Amino acid sequence: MGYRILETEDVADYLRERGHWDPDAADPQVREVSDGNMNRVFLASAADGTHSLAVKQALPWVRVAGPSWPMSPERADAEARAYEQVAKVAPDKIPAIHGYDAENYALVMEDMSDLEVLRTVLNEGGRYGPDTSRRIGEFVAQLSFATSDFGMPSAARKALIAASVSPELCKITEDVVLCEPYVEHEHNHWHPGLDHLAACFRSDPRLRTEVAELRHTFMTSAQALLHGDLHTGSVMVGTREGAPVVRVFDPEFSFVGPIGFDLGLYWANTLVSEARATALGAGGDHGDQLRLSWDAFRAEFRRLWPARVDTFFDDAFLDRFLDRVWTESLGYAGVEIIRRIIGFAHLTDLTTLPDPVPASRRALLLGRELVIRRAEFTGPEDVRTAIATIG
Ligand code: SR1
Ligand code: MG
Repeated sequence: MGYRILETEDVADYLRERGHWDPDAADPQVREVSDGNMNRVFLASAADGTHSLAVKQALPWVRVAGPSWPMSPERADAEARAYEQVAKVAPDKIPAIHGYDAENYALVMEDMSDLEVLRTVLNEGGRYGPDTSRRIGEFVAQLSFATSDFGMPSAARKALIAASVSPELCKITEDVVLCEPYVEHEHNHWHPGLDHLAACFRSDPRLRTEVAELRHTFMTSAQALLHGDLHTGSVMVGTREGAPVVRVFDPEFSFVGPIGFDLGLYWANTLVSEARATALGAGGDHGDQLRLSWDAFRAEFRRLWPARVDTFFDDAFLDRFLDRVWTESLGYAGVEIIRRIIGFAHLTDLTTLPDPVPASRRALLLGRELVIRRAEFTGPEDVRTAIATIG
């Protein structure tokens, strides 16, 4: 039948055709809840509240831009592949996937509308709590160890790398995160109060060279399968039966790349959430999250290490490897902060502040420090010192 773009009124029949909805049951109530930049999401719920499903479909363009920015819907294949890999090692940290329809680039998955997007919780003054960043750190360790040369035999790894190539989505990141904020580009925009700093960032040769290095690492360092877009809008949190729940979703930018990219994106978003809280004079636990996620990542990676498939990699190499991940994560945190303020796809954490300029300015300066001085930072306390120094 071929690829068809689903509208709200098509979803009930679609779910029946695909065997996800009892043919004898009443039609589900369907509503569109699309929120991210890229795709459409529908929720289909039984009228009696007994069950519900989410349907996520990739459009042949970037949803927020429309047909003027075409984008292959094959990104949904990458997302389905990533969920498949994560399901093997961290099934408790992703939504349940009920099926993938490659012809229509559509995933049918668990309805998580009882949970909340982490960014929304934070923007509304909520806390991370003790579990969120720990689980994110574990998530990155579990996925990256299993899909690295430590977790997979060499030939299987090469097959994974080949199957996970995702040129269009990588190109978005190479452009919007790892290039455009440092040159003139129509995607870039910023608050007029940041004109001077934005101009400085475009004419800073030291910053540019460091970003070029991070860009090249992103393009060439096939360490492990990544989520690829692990910001606080890609995490749902809440409680179920009294227990905390953390779910990572939206891995459509997944590819085999540098592990620090996933950690760095998460760190950037925690640091920006902290900038918001500070600007509002609100308390919170934002400032602990980089350390909590890094400690959890490192502990989990070390816990898995004895099971590595290639013991030529010795313990001293592990220390060196983790140091490299640390340093690169800081750099990626820096570029993510910068692009979210003077590049494309800004963050509501800052844009919804009564005056976004002072917090954005401090965040930009922190981003620059993380990029330029990443090799000098020996641990999370150095990040705290940098934040305190910027003031
Ligand atoms: C055109 S896509 C812009 C951004 O949205 C996604 O969530 C990624 O973060 C991407 O960089
Ligand atoms: Mg997304």
